Amino acid sequence: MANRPERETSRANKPQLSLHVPEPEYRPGSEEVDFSGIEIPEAGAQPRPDEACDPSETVGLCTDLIRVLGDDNKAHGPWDPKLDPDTLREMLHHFSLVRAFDERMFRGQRQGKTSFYMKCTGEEATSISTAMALQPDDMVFPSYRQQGVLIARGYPLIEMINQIYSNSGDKLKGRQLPIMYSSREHSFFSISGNLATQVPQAVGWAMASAIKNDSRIATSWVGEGSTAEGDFHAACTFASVYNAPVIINLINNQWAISSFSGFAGGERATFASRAIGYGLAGLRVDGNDPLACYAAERWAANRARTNSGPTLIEFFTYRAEGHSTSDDPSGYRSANEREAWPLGDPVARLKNHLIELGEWDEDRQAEMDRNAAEKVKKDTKEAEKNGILGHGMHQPFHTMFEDVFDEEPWHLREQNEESQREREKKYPDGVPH
Ligand SMILES: Cc1ncc(C[n+]2csc(CCOP(=O)(O)OP(=O)(O)O)c2C)c(N)n1
Ligand SMILES: [Mg+2]
Repeated sequence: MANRPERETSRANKPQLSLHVPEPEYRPGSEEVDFSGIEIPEAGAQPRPDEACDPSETVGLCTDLIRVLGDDNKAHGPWDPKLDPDTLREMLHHFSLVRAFDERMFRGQRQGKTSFYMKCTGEEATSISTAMALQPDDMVFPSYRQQGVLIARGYPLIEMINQIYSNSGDKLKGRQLPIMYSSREHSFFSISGNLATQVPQAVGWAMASAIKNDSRIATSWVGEGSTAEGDFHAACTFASVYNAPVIINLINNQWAISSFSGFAGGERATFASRAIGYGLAGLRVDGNDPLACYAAERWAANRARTNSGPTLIEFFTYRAEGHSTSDDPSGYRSANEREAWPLGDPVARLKNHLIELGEWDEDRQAEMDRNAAEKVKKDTKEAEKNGILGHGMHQPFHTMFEDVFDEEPWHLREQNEESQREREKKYPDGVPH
């Protein structure tokens, strides 16, 4: 009793508490967008520790920004991956293809051929350049904006379009939201709409790979907004505790639909610095610098592959377009942000680098872009032969209940039979399919 503090009777003299609600700097109508507060270090100025280093040696890199391509379009410093011109042109070709693909699929949605599409404009390097730094059979657990990974892995565009149209050629039989691809052959795990679930899955897969003494590593991609989910933090803990051979790619494109990065904790600390508390190696990378993206991913892959530890990489970038075809960003952010973004456009930066090397020119670029658009157009037409959204039911109805379990359990069989009975009632003149 004696130690109990006296009960307060009045709070009148106490400071009033207040809640901080983050607010983005610019909203629609902001004419002057000024990103000069973002610190952009010199390309080539960041140290490159040994891939097998202790995570503590990467602490400085969690607040720095790894950059290779300078304003002079040349590659600089210890992170220069020294890729040969053919590899750089291959990367540029994937960039060109993904941009043409995004354009056409976006238009397809507007024409009613599919219900949904998501572009990755401005973020191409975070999926294409990183995928190129991995082995083709490393397992990837992507989010929904990594179509570049599939394109870099040579997945047929026509299969992607079939899935987007949910048509009779769709290998996923219309069961997934458009763009939520899956390909076992391309070591590409099924995309889930439940944000961040892919991160613990990647860590778990990596742990299993280690348990089996396999040599394949796992990688995951997660948006900065999604890191506010508990799954992300559980995944970091498991990755660190078991030294899982995994890379967590955190794509900080500043926006999570209409919420800015401040709502996921971006105001107080960089996203890469989450790594420090978990004992993970952490890197913060210019996500619009294709060479830096490649180099960082390769560093982390080599580290994982040699049991040296997992890595969290923040790719600092900007979502140049709307969140999806269901979104209109002019309702919540300034239209001038895209132009003002200080890290430029990844496609233009790679193109200019190749030109600077004397290995490319504008005419060849125009031809590459034309060919990419032609290829996408041709494959779209081909896929359309398998049907588009709303033009009939492209998959037999009963398939809805199949393939989840090896053997259909009794309760699904019951539901399947009931659904057939309902349909017979609804369509007395003959059930479609
Ligand atoms: C668990 C969960 N919460 C919310 C949503 C709705 N949602 C879909 S995308 C999205 C924004 C995610 O933003 P971010 O992680 O930054 O990825 P980005 O879209 O920028 O690539 C939200 C809130 C969801 N799909 N799943
Ligand atoms: Mg985001």
